[in-house]
Order: sequence, then structure tokens, then C-alpha cells
Amino acid sequence: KEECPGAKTSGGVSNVSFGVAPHARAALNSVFLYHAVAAGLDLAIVNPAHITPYAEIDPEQRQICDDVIFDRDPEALPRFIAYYEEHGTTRARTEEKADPTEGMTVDQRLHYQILHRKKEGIEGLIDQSVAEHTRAEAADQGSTNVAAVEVLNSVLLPAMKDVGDRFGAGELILPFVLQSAEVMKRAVAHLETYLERQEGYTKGKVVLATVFGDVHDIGKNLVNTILSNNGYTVFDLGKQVPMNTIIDKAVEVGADAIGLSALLVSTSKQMPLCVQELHQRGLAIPVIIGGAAINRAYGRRILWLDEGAAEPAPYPAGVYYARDAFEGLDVMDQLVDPVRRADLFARTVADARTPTPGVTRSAAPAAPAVVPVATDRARFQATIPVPPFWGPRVLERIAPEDLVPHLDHNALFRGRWGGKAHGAEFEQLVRDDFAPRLERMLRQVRFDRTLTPRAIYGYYPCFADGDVLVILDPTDFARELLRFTFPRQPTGERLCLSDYFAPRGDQPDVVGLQVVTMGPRVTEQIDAIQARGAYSDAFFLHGLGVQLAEALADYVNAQMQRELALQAPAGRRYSWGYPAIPDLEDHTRLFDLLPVTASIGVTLTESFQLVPEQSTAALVVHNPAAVYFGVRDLP
Ligand code: B1M
Repeated sequence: KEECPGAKTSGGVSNVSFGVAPHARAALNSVFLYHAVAAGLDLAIVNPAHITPYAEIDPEQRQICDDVIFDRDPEALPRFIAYYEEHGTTRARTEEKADPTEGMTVDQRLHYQILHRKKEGIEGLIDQSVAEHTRAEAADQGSTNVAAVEVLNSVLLPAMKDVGDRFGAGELILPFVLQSAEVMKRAVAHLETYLERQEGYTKGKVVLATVFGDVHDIGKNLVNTILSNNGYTVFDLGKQVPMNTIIDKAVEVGADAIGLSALLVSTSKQMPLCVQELHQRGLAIPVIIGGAAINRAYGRRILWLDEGAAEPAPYPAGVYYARDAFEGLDVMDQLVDPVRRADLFARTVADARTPTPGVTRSAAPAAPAVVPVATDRARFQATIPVPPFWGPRVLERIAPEDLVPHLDHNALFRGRWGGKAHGAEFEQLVRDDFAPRLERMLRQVRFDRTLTPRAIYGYYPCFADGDVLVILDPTDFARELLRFTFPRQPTGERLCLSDYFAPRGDQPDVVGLQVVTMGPRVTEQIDAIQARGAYSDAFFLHGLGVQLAEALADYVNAQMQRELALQAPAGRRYSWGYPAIPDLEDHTRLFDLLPVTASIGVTLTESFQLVPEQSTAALVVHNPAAVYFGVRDLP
């Protein structure tokens, strides 16, 4: 592969283990496959039924297999054979281990299985538990219905609470919590066969939605999973939901709270509108808000009904910010208890009245007269690159595997897949679970054609005019097409992105533009997986998809850097919505320049978000002096 770039390799993996015992082959083939894939094997011929998943092979066995595969010493093979003769099959070894639930009561076993993410046999345990609780209730005119409610409240919900507490303490990562929720879902589904359809075994009702104009729902889905598996009835209205639909549903079902989710600053503006509308309609339903671009201070601000008034009054039912799904659960637990609810409201209003130290708004200092960078025309002229073409170009045939070198593994494992919460055990988690999982998933998405990466990019003539970047017609440099306006830092160096482009001169400067998408199928697949209750699979696929969207943007960026003969950091990409170019409405101007919808099928919502969800857009600046800077853009 080194000699012939672009060549692919395939291998019949089990050839490596001919002649040894079947259970030894299952381990050796797996370890060999693991190393072969890491070394660049593209296609493997294996019988999945005859292979032990790498993550299930303990470190001792991996070491023994590694020694054979890498031929570490002459004793490696005899040691390998002796080991597997002595130890029998992997399955037998597991069975030899003491049952960790030995000596536990049925209810303790249920708790154990939820905490340890074990689905097998959960239905049988529920049957036994309901039977025991029914017997215990007998003296008290008990029924299986009463017993089932008790199992829910005294066994299953405390187990999920334990899971949540351990997540809060950093002992569990989010995917594990989701797997516990899957066990919980299965347990509750079985328990429901004992429950008469009646009100009373729900802890409360929540209407949940991603606000109008916003296409992101991973945050909302996580909240749904955690709330519904902790005893709440969740009416999930989906994404891009108009405010009136949310309010009408809350009234219809008698909701105890409305949960609103939004990913971006622009769409978070729907939240205060919803609070105001509830008040206008004389409704007093508490509102919980969450999302990446908002914070507690925002929650406190939108609590007030008339911010401009001398004595603004709080929305009487309260607005509560939830940092994550577990804080959302905690808020709900307080809201459904009248005493705790009054207390929460009083504390929230008191907090909102107390100015947070260090965030009081001060008047912007007088603007110093500056902008030395942009005026140096001669300096710019020497560095303006020559693009290989002017205008747009579409990249159609991008294979997902081409994106792997651009995949930020750290961001994927720590951020998107939640591994950063695992502290010191992170490395082991990556080795035992995340790395083999990634390999597996990449194979699967290739096979299923889940990802359909497409991109459009282009080069446009331009010049800077103060805080404005003027874009010219690529076929007629004298004709102005449109203008992008960027904010100038209010303090300090008072920089603006336009400072890094040459002002008007004989030759125009050049700006790069790009839009990339992983396509609609990945979102459809995530929705389908989520709908069948495989929460952790949906979470992992979402994380991989979004990180590959970033990888795709980087892939296109690298191509642009090559075409313009730039050395990083020259050719940095800036996305709309970030502090240096905050105005998402500029996506419409971008779409006027690049035929995005016609070529790669990406459209914009009313709030200028990109659809499909796993898409991103950027402007590329060739000037190496343009490093990250910006103005704060929190609401
Ligand atoms: Co982008 N992105 N992104 N992005 N992205 C953010 C959101 C941003 C904050 C980054 C930043 O500035 N540092 C920024 C927004 C800032 C702003 O609005 N001004 C931003 C931007 C600008 C953009 C684009 C607009 C850039 C562009 O292309 N021009 C673009 C928009 C895409 C589009 O329109 N389709 C874009 C693209 C992308 C990717 C495709 C690469 C990717 C996908 C995002 C996705 O599908 N989710 C992505 C990512 C990964 C991020 C970050 C890094 C992570 C977002 C995420 O998925 N979080 C994010 C920065 C960050 O947060 N560090 C960022 C995980 C998710 C589970 O959390 O949704 O917050 P979240 O939900 C949490 C809590 O908030 C809470 O609980 C949930 C679970 O614990 N919660 C609730 C949420 N709702 C609740 C409701 C409740 C209770 C709790 O009610 C009961």
C-alpha cells in the first residue's frame, strides 16, 4: 500500500490460525484482525460467528496472542498452545467465574442488572419481583397492579437513580447510562403487562420539543430517554416545532412542565417567546430550557416578563435552565413536589435578582481609531494566492474511509462519545471499547451506505471595505455580487475578519467558501434506532456522524489549502455562528454564491440552520495572520 497509493488490501483472516484449537482460533483471529485493520487492511474475510469480539478478550490473552502474531520470542507459540489447552473455551472460563448476583434478593438482582447494563433475563426477574410484592401486599388487599407500581417505584426507579448518581460522580460514561436505560425500558415494558392502564404510576408529564427552526435533537432525545426511564411520561414533539403546537399540547395533556431544546443562539430566541406567549395566554406551566449555546444566565434573563420595566415580574411558573439531562430530571423531581417546587421557584427568582459577579454589563469603551493591518496593500499583494479555478465546484465521490485521516479521534472519544468523564480509565476505555467499536462502525456504515458525504466549495474574487468583505463576480471582476459584514472586536486590538483581506486594488483578493454534508440517511437511521429503544447505538452513531461531518469539512479545507499552495495555519476556516462571523443569516448569502441546494441537496431552515443536520459551512481565509479571535456572542 505504501508503494502504490490508493491500492486496497483484502485478507482471509482465519488462515493465520490453522491447526490450533477452535477456541484459541477465535481469540487469535480477532487479535490479528484488530492489528491488521490498524495497519491498513481494507477488507477482511471472517466468519463473525467464529470470532471473539476484541473487547471481550482479556489483557492476558491479548498479550499471548500478540506474542505469537509479532513473533516476539521462540516460546510464543508453545506458550499460546499450552495456555489454551489449560484454559478451555473463553465461554467456559466466564462461566467458571462466581455469579456476582449470587445471594442477592430478586430486587437486588434487578438493581444490579440495570446498573450493570444486563438485559438478559430481566423479564423473568420482573415476574418474580411482582409475585413477591403481590404476596407481601396480600394482607393489605394487594393486587398485581399495586405490586407492579411498587416494583417500579421502589426497585426500578431507585436503580436508575443510582445510575444517574454514578454518572454525576464520574463513575459512568453517558453511553453506559444509555445502555442502563435500555435495560430499564425493557423492564418497564414487561412491567406494563401487569399495570392496568391507569393514571398514577407516572411521576409527571413533560412536553418536550426542539424549538422552531432548529433541526438538532440529540440533546432532546437524551433528555427524553432519561426522563421517560425515570418514571415520567414524555410527549416528545420532535424538532422544528412551532411554539403554539408546544403550548397546545401542554394544555391538552395537562403537562407539569414544558422542556425546550435548541442548539444555536439564533434558535434559542424562541424560548423567551414561548415564555411570553404562555403568560399572554394566562397559563402557568413551568419551562425548562437546555442547549449548547445557552447558559444559566440566559435562563435567569428570560424569566422576566418585561425586562425593560422598572420592576419586572418573573414568569409565575418559573423558567429553569438545565445543563444536562440529569439536571432536567432533578428539576422535574422538584417541580412535581408542591413544597420543593415553591422552594425552587423562590431560589430561582432570588438568583435571577442577584447579579453574577464579573458578568455585569459595562458600556463598551470608546472605540480607538485603528485597523493598521488592512491598509498594508503591498504586503497583501505579495501573498494573494492564485486559485486553480474561479466559482463553485462540487465534490461527489467522497468515500467515508477517505475522511478517517481527518477524523479527530480525541474529539470523538472524549467529546461526542462522552469518554472524558471516565478520567484515569479513559485510555483503557478507548482500547477495550471505543477503538474496536469505531472500526466496527466504520465497516458497518460503509456496508449500509449510511453516510453520503458531499461537498461544494469555491473561490471568489473579493476586497475588503472597512468591516465588509465585498464579493465580486468570478466571471467579471468589475461586478459586485454581494457583501458580508463582520463584527469588529469592541475592545483590545479591535480586529475584524475583513482586516485579513486586501482592500480594493488592481487585482482582487480571493476568499474560499465551502458547504459539506454527511447526507440525510444518517439522521433517518439515528431516528429509527432511537425509536426502537437502542439509545446507546443511536448516541454512538450520532457522535460518529457529526465528527465525520467535521472531518469532511477538514478534508475539503485541506484540498483548498493544497490548491492555493498554503501552509497551515494559512487557510483557516471560519464558520458562521462563531464569534468572528456570528450572523447565521449570512448562510443565505453563501447559498446565493454556491448552488448548494441544487448540487448537494442542503437547504436552510427559517432560522438559517443547515438541513440535513450533519452539515457545516465555512469561509476560508488564506492570510496566515488570521488566527482565532472574536467577539463574545452569548445571549
Ligand atoms: Co455546531 N455549534 N454548528 N456542530 N456544535 C455548537 C452548538 C456551538 C455552540 C459551537 C461554539 O460556538 N463553540 C455553535 C453555536 C453558537 C451559536 O449559536 N452562535 C455551533 C455552530 C455555530 C454550528 C454551525 C452553525 C456552524 C456552521 O456550519 N455555520 C453548524 C450548524 C449545523 C446545522 O445547521 N445543521 C454546526 C455544525 C455542527 C456539526 C454538524 C459539525 C456538529 C453537529 C451538531 C449536532 O448535531 N448536535 C456540531 C457540534 C458537534 C457542535 C458542538 C461541539 C456539540 C453539540 C452537541 O452535539 N452536543 C457544539 C459546541 C459544544 O457544545 N461544545 C456546537 C451534545 C448534545 C447532547 O448536547 O444538545 O447541548 P446538547 O443537549 C444537552 C444539554 O444542553 C441539555 O441536556 C442535553 C443532554 O445532556 N438539554 C436539555 C438540551 N435540551 C434540553 C431540554 C431540557 C433539559 C435539558 O428540557 C427538559
